[in-house]
Amino acid sequence: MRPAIRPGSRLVLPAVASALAGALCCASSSSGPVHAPGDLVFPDGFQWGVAMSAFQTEGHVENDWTDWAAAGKAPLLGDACDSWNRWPEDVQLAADLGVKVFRMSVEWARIEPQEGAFDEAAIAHYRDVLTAVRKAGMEPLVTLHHFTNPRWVAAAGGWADPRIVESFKAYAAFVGQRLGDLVDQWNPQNESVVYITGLSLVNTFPGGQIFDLDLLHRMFRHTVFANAAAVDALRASDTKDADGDGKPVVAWLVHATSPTYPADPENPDDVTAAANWDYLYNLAFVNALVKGELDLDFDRKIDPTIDISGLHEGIFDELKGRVDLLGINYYARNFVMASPGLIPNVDALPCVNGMCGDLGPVAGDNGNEVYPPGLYRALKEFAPFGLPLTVSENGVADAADTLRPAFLVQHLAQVHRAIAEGIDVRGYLHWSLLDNYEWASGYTMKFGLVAVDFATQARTPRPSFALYRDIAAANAVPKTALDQWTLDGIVAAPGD
Ligand code: GCO
Repeated sequence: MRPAIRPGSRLVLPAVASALAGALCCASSSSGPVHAPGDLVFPDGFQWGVAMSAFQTEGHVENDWTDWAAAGKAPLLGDACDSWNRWPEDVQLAADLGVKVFRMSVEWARIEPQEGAFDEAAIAHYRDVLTAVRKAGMEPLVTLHHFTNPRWVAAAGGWADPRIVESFKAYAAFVGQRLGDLVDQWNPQNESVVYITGLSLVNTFPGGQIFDLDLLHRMFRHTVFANAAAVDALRASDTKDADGDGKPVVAWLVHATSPTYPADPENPDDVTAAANWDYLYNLAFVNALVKGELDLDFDRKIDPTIDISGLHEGIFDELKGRVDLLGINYYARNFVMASPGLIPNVDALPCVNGMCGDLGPVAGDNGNEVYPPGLYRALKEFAPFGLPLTVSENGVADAADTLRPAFLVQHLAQVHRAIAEGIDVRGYLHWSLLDNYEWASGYTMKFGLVAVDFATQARTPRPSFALYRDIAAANAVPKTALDQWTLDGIVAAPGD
């Protein structure tokens, strides 16, 4: 879920792909596929996958978003992809794609419809799905919270209320205990910062407000602690090593990254604003769960003596080290303009809805700029945390599938570029396997490698399905694909 981004002034750079072609060429293992000169070969064991979420695919869930939609704030969910019933077909499609990672989520409202009352039938359902995923040779990556809450959580104040820490922890402990023999890869929450800022600044989630700083501070604080508590609960409850690699729990932080750029690079206030927004949006949450540093007023200083919305900053042992792998979700970059006083210490506002000028030449159906070098920039930005990285979401709204092939190939070229520079990128998960319920856009935005006819539920692979299948099978982006699938008119900022 991303606001439309409107780029400001930019510099033109030549296509990166051809310059990179061959950087890792011919590095495949002797038993692997044969590669031609100029192919972008990924390291052995690179994890190809797809990503999706429960609410967006299952259909007929009852939770806080359902109520929000019923109140007219978003399109009604209805059947979605009917994946609650058609999951065997979906698992088979992913298997046919040849990917090895199947990112999915479990729906809290189904598993714990009332506080403390867990639904065994829901768990049995997810066990069937996970068993099938593993049988099909894929490793599941399971998210516990992908933007939606049971009604009782919302009624208790949701993620702005400190009780979320205990309730999320109890849910994580239950799921870890019941599914741990089938799952090693866990992600407590999808895109926490999108959720926090969407709810407290731009009112894009149930219970949302416009620029409510008190809400921002409370959401940030409790969400950080809830994520850390969920990791602790998973580490304690899931002692079963499903894939035999000696690690029963790999805690992912699936993070929405959006590299920031000043709306006007000549304007020093915009330059500062871009750096400040980068800190708030990209770095502060990761700092908390990796280093234990909780900075609630986003001034880059930890001062336990100050009171922010009744809360205190600090460096906390109970936050530190709660991430084993950083998941990088990347769709678009953010242009940022100075906006003094709007958020103290940040004084910045990302450009949305044409605020910073015209859209670039290439855009998805939702108006998002397509800018592959931003993925390279994101991987470079997060490498210093010293954790392995995986691209946990990247995709484009493109019903016609005319843009997706080049989107895919050129973003993968940027992943390859990062790896060639020594950045530890372990995998790439494409969003998404299927067209699905795209939040406020409902069924209008088509992110699937597989098209879904929502009247008949027929699934039809788009041409880019075969392209991605061949890339995954070859563990390489062939030079022929790089030459065929170019993005004209992409311009890159200095350093990108
Ligand atoms: C997000 C989510 C997905 C979206 C996807 C496309 O990034 O908001 O994880 O739920 O559907 O990103 O916008």
